[in-house]
Amino acid sequence: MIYPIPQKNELTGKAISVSFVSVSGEFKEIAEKVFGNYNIPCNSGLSVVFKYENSKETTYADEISRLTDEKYIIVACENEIVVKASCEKGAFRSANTLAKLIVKNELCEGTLTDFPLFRRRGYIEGFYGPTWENGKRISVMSLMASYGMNTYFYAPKDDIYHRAKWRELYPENELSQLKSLFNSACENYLDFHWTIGPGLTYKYTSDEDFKTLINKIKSVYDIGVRNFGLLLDDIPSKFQYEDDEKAFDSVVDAHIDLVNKTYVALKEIDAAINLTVCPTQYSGDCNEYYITKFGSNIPADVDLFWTGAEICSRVLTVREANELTNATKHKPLYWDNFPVNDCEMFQEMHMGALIGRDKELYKHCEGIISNVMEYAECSKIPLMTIADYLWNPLAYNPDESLKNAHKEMLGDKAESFFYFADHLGVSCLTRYSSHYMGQVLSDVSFLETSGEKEKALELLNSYITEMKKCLALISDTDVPLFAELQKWVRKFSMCCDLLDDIYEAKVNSSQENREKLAENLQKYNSDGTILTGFCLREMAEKTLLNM
Ligand code: LTM
Repeated sequence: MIYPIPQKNELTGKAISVSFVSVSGEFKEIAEKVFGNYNIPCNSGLSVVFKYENSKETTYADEISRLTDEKYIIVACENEIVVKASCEKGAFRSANTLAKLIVKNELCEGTLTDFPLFRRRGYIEGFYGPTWENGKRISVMSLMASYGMNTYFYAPKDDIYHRAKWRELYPENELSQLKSLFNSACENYLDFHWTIGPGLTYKYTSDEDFKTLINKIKSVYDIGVRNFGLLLDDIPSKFQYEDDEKAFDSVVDAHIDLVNKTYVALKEIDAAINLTVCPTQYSGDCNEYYITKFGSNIPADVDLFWTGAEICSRVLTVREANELTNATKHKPLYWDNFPVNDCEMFQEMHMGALIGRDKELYKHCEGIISNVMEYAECSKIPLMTIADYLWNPLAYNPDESLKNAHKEMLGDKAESFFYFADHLGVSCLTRYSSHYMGQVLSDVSFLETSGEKEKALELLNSYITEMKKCLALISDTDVPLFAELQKWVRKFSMCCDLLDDIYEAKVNSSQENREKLAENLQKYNSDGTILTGFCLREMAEKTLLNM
């Protein structure tokens, strides 16, 4: 199986084994570059023609009743593969799919027709905390593009030029870094959105502030960026200047005025500029005064960010999307606060699969943009599942998608990593984790109470062995993913010690073993890092009680 799952995979004929390819056609250059990323040599071998075709077949997706520039068709025969797309984006997506099929040895004769269901699929660097380095940013971009995402929002709360010192222009070095990031986004066919959050100190009645704002945006326009965002989230909900208070009835009126003025000024610079806004009320019931007035009074083609019923929403539903659309005349562009783990969530690691988003949501919103964690490598795992869902929500299977993401990151090590990943699933989407551990420990308890103590110990011991193998694996800080996870690895090590103590106490209920278990349980509980679910504590406490 390849991910994201294509819409219509009818490559069901004879298997085609390919090691080398010979690429031709209008999109030769793009395809060769993509194949290079997958280490597929392009100098000789099976002929692959990447053809430009602008027809109904390559541009129209019946299922979504819409034209799309990301559609492609792969027709595979034993002696030639023909790929058709109407533009570079489609060709880029098709090359990634074909490369995955080749690498996974899943290419067969037949036809594959593919296009995404969500229109806007991407992520936002919109968290509080240390900003990602450019190297990490580019690495995430290229991975997510290979999983079919098409949008990136630049909005790090701790980039001082984005928020705290929004009035200041980027110094030369920072601007050139931004430019190289923008270039990488373009190379990966990601729409790059640069955003600004002036609301902490912005004076709505100041012409000077407005000029400064447009001038700042223009300085980023000058490096090539055409998509901009005005973020008014997490700012005071009351006026900070007397003049503003006198001039506007309420904060929402000032925000509407600012958005409309900004929109006009940007369109004067270039009609091709797109604007997205994040309102100060970005979650709720959709019927509040602020959001209703805000949405109804800004231009129809300005995208409106919305995080759902809550800031970090457990579910995003069709019903709620429609309620927002009715209230604001804008379909929501979801700023989805998963997997972000900033602020009070800093003890959690949100590395589970995306769940809780309605399958049919793609028909009722502009798209989903996921807010990531300060941990770039860790973010890649949930992001891959998000990309899978966004491309083809109807075929999305969270467990399978997560398994694939682990494999993508860790190859053969994924199996052992599972024993750790089992504990990294809590987030706003679910409070349950440690599913596998829970099953093992409940089996151990059942065997014990059924009088099968030896079997219970055997099962516990073999689980501890796997846990320790996993601990050895994840302690290797040369692996970037593991380096980011060290805080949780330390807790995992404590978890292994505790399991050891439980085992020892079950074998020999001496006073010494009892004290050791009690002491380590106390140590485990007092460490704030969130790892295992309740099942481990429960077993430790039960073991102590029975000693
Ligand atoms: O969600 C929005 C629109 N703004 C902020 C984010 O910057 C922050 O990362 C998340 C999670 O803490 N919450 C917010 O309110």
